[in-house]
Amino acid sequence: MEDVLKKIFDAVLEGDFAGVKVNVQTALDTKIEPAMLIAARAMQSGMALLKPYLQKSNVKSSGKVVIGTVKGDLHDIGKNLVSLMLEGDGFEIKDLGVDVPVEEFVRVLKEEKPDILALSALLTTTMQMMKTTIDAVTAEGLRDQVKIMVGGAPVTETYATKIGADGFSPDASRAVTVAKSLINS
Ligand code: B1M
Repeated sequence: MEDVLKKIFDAVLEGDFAGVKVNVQTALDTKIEPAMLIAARAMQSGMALLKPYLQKSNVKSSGKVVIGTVKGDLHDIGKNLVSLMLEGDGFEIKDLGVDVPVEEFVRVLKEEKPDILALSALLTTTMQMMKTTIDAVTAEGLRDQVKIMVGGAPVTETYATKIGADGFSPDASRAVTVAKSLINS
């Protein structure tokens, strides 16, 4: 058990997302979920400390991003990593948190006028809420004013295209590349 926790620790330090996922899954498979949940909370406090170091100072904003985990979904570790990486690259982030209703996304889009709306979902049952959100943005006449990117463990490039998203990233680091390309498109 200690071996897998050490591998998770090393992968986090190295920013190795794939390594973290593989080893966390191994840890879960070996029934150490309680330890994982403590680790998840520890990760959150670590991210708060990392934030000021990753943020660039005195740099022109790369663009404004409204981000949130869709309605019905409480997972936010991946979404927070995406926020952190985008912020580190100079994006201005408005994070709406988890379990965000479609109406709230629409309200904030009207208020904040971001360049990008970023949606995260971790459950196969809630990923459909991404389509519901995109449809609502379209129905409100806002679709041509904002680029929409999606991500989260069950989300694929094919699914992203199918629901009408402009961009997809499988991880936080590539989310920055995708966001930059959406801004420049
Ligand atoms: Co939940 N959970 N969970 N969970 N949980 C999963 C996702 C699950 C795969 C576990 C399993 O069964 N093996 C499973 C989903 C199955 C499915 O739908 N196919 C599951 C389930 C079933 C549930 C509950 C229903 C359990 C229950 O109550 N019966 C419940 C649902 C609650 C709800 O949301 N309504 C639930 C609850 C929870 C906790 C609250 C206990 C906790 C969340 C704590 C938190 O987030 N604050 C939790 C956790 C921790 C997990 C696992 C163990 C870890 C998720 C995680 O944080 N991964 C997960 C199992 C697993 O993944 N091994 C599991 C690390 C994170 C860095 O990765 O979130 O994938 P990830 O983010 C990545 C990429 O996906 C991507 O970048 C990130 C960094 O690389 N990414 C984006 C994410 N968002 C992006 C957005 C982008 C771009 C990239 O652009 C906008």
